[in-house]
Amino acid sequence: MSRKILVTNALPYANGDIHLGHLVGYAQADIWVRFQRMCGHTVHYVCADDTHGTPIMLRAEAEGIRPEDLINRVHGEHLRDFTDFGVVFDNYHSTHSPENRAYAEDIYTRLKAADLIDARAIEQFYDPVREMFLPDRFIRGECPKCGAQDQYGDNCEACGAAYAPTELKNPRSAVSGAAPVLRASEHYFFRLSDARTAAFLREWTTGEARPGVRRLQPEAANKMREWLGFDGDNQLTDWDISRDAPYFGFEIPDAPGKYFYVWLDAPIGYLASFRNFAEKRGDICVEDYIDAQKAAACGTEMVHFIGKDILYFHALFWPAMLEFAGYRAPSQLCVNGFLTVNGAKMSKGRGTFITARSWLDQGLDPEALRYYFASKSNGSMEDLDLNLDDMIARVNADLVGKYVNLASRCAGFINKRFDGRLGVIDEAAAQAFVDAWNEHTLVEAFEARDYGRALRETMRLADLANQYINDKKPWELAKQEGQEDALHTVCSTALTLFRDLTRALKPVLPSLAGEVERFLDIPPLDWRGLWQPLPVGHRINPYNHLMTRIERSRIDALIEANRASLAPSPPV
Ligand code: B3M
Ligand code: ZN
Repeated sequence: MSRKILVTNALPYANGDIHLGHLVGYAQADIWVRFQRMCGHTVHYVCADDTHGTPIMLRAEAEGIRPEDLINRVHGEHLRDFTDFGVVFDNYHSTHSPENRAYAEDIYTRLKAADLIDARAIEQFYDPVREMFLPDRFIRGECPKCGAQDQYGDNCEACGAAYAPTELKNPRSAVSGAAPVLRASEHYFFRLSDARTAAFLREWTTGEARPGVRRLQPEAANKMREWLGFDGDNQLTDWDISRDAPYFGFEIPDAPGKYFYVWLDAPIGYLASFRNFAEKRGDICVEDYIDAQKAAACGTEMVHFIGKDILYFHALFWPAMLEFAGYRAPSQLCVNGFLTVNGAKMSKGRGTFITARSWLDQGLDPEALRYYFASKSNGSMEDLDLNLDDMIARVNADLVGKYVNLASRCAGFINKRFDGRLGVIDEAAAQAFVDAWNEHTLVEAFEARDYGRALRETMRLADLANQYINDKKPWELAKQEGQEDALHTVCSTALTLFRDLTRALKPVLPSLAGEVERFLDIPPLDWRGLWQPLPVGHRINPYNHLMTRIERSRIDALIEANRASLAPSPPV
């Protein structure tokens, strides 16, 4: 049965570069989308920049430009980075868009009608010089626990303590340096403490994405048990969804000077991007994917790929907002862990806070990174370590040594000796390969985002294909009289196996697979129509080098480049 899936990735903030930590989740989603499409399913894959909030407002101000100019510039940079890493969205939109405003207003208005919005006054730190309320991250002072200087308003980097900004000693505004004062103001709250939301979330979080597949990974489901207090009282507290002017965002209807908090309209950006895409396309019914009743009737899915740091927003606020506004709740969350580099947190000082752009600028292959990330992805929320030496070894051994090598060892003979035409296949060898091929394992592994398993399986098959060539020794056949047919058969068989391996690698290495399709002159490989031998006489194109080994020196230069780019960063 053909599935219809709306897939999203978390929306990156429009005030910073895409780095390798981001790319883990984007690569994982993009691979999944490509795999689903190869299986014949309909997938709409959308994303957007997350453009609102105080950091973006202040960053634009510091650069002396309007926030709109900042987010336009960053939008272009982000889209270029994703595209160059083969992460190809159907639409890359913006939360600062008319579609997003319309959905945010609609959802808010419906939640209000459902009696899930409250207004009450709260006291917060206010910068009397800059005349604005200060988010916790913009208040610095001494840690109330250990006394460390210059700590953020919400937690201490020295001792790890978490606290309220009002507990800081000698607080200062990071915006103006002034001592903040407490000031009361009316805020709007989404009443997550309501019995209805807790009841809904208990059901939603334990539900299935589709028969036999859990909506949440086990680690995420456990977190939810904690937050939802399954074993005791509902521990959810109401969520503050408004901010006072000055703020870069959407003003709340009928509430002058009050804006939607950036996290209110950020996930709504998924819907906005999808609508914007559907309007450009003209042949997609948006409601089939986002209206509660229509989605249930059509059996469409909505799958969000996110990092584990934003699970709270996506597993509590977001489904509850959607549900009680009459929209469909997400089918599934696919949560990835953090990226570490060489076993440690990414660090600007060590040069391991690596931007996506710097990887490309060093001439490194984006698909090498996709391959390595995929090889270490198992569908869990565990952190993923980019060990640079291991990455070099794995890419060189698997992709250059085992996979590309198959083609480079055989293509020349076909082109030079047989006018580029394939001959008869070695039936016995092909059958042995088919017997060893574990289609079910591959499909199951890709579906479960256990790409590591899929790639191990693929490399096991690549080993078999290489073994075949080693046994038959085409380079020796080529020197022997009367072995023309044997040479033709061995090389044709090896290239057929190479084609089938390419299919298995295609979700991970789309650009390389595209080059192989051109080289073999075959239609796009998909996950159907397996094991059609290439016809005798089929003509391939001249072989061009498909992939080069990664040199250690490039990685060293990459680290240097990222260390050199260390610039004092504004508070975020
Ligand atoms: N921009 C946080 C982040 O970049 C936030 C995600 C929004 S997803 C709707 O991790
Ligand atoms: Zn401390």
